[in-house]
Amino acid sequence: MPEATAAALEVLGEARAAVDARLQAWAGRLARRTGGVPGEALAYALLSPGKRVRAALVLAAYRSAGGTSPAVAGVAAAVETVHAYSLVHDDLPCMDDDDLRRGRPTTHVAYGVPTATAVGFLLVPVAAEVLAEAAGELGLDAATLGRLAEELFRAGGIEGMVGGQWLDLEAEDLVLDLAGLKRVHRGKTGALIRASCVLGGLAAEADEGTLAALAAFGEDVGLAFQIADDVLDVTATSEALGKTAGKDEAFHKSTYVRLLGVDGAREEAERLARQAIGRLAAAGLPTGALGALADYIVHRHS
Ligand code: GRG
Repeated sequence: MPEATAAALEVLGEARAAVDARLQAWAGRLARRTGGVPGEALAYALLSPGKRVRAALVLAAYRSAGGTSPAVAGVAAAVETVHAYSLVHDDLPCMDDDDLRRGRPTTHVAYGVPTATAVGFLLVPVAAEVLAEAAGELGLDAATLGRLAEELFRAGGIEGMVGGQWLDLEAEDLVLDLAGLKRVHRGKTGALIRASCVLGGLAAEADEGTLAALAAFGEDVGLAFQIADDVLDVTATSEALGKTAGKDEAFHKSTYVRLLGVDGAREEAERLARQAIGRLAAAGLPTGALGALADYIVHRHS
């Protein structure tokens, strides 16, 4: 196994163990608070087995900025909670209308559309609680918690994920040029990935130069992630992906594959990953685990 792959799998495994333990504890609390079917549905959405790429980026960015506390897993869990909400809503019949996610029936297939819609919305304030608890454990002051919250929820909002998804929905049946497609991808997918890197830096109380380098790394890697997703949509099976393959073609979506072909899209993702690693090196930050994750993101099979 190449060295970078082993390093990426190590931090992904570590992130999965630490974050899943936190999400499990939160799911228990939410089930006690919410009760009944909504409590079960919240746990179903929160605990579904994702790759935990965003969580691993939080951990790796935190350490590259000198952080050492295991409590950073709480910040990673907050990001994964926002991500979980976005997947529940993305799969709804009014959006991508999918019945398979992470190898299981989507939340609305398992629990119905009204419950899944409510679960998605409920996970947003849960993410805020998870983040606030983690900031307390990390001993961060109120100003730093404010910056963490601003970073996460701005990335999830109109300038980020919701804005990108909105543009994506509007662009169905249109042919976007590369600049238009970049705007969609950077918002829909890239913003939360960029935020994961910045949140890791903020949790470590990094200086502004380090935060800027992590943001630049995250921006390149976030775009590369969605380009790799475009490639996998046409090259991988639904079984390997744990979600329905071939959706972009079915929805007449603009993608990097449509504009550049499979090989061209792969080359662009690889170029962005190299550029991202170069940005860390230029700022004097360690490239080890973050570099390995950049490599994983463009070469992954699911
Ligand atoms: C109301 C317009 C509007 C939007 C609501 C639904 C939504 C907000 C945003 C959708 C964002 C989204 C789901 C983008 C796709 C990002 C993406 C490639 C997800 C898959 O990420 P992986 O591969 O998934 O990391 P796992 O399952 O491994 O966590």
